[in-house]
Amino acid sequence: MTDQITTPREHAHPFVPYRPPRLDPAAGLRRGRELLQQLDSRRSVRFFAADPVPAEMIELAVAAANTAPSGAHHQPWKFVAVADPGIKRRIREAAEHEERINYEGGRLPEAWREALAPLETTSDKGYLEVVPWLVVVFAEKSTPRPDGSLRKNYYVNESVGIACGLFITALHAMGLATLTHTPNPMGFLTEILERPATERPYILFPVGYPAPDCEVPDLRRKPLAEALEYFPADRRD
Ligand code: IYR
Repeated sequence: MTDQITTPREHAHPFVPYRPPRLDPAAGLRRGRELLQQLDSRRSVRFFAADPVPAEMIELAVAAANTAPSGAHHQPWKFVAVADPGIKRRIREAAEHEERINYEGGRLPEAWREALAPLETTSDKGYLEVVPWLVVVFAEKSTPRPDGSLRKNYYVNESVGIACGLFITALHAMGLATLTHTPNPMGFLTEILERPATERPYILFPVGYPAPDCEVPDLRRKPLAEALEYFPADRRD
């Protein structure tokens, strides 16, 4: 038998036909408007119910996230789901420790503190223990191959950010709420969740149902005219 020289399997993506159903524009617009209405009703939540959430919902949301486009299709994300109360407590304590240094120890720059003031956030992260699930997303700078060597990943932030957007969207579609929580710094998550050095904590999502008396700040989204510009400005078709 001769040694076979092959392209590594990870690079072998044969091309197959892609023929999604073609919607006429009126049907497309109808669906787009419905989706927007759903998305626009989503809010980030800091007050959660303790009601259980089936693991299958977490799995569906991560499966949705896992459809994200990614640099070179390396899919550089790992979602770590935690239901264990002891681990949730350790995460809460570590997050609050860091945030106390931010809020009370003066680590947050003045301008940042001012930007947060209307949201009334504090170093109290009680929701990290109330929720049935914490889902911690890690970004993989590189990914170990089965033989132990490391494959470098590309556009890691973009890829993982898009995956997180899909994750949030899927949670919302199932009637669940979350908060895009980035305790700062987040190194404690690597330690507590025993992640390898190739991964970096990215976002911590508490996941659950909103508390019955949940309130959110009465925020407005910026008008489309501020989010979208045509160029040249008078050229819309
Ligand atoms: N990470 C801190 C501060 C914080 C930052 C942003 I940007 C927010 O939208 C909210 C809070 C904390 O979690 O308290």
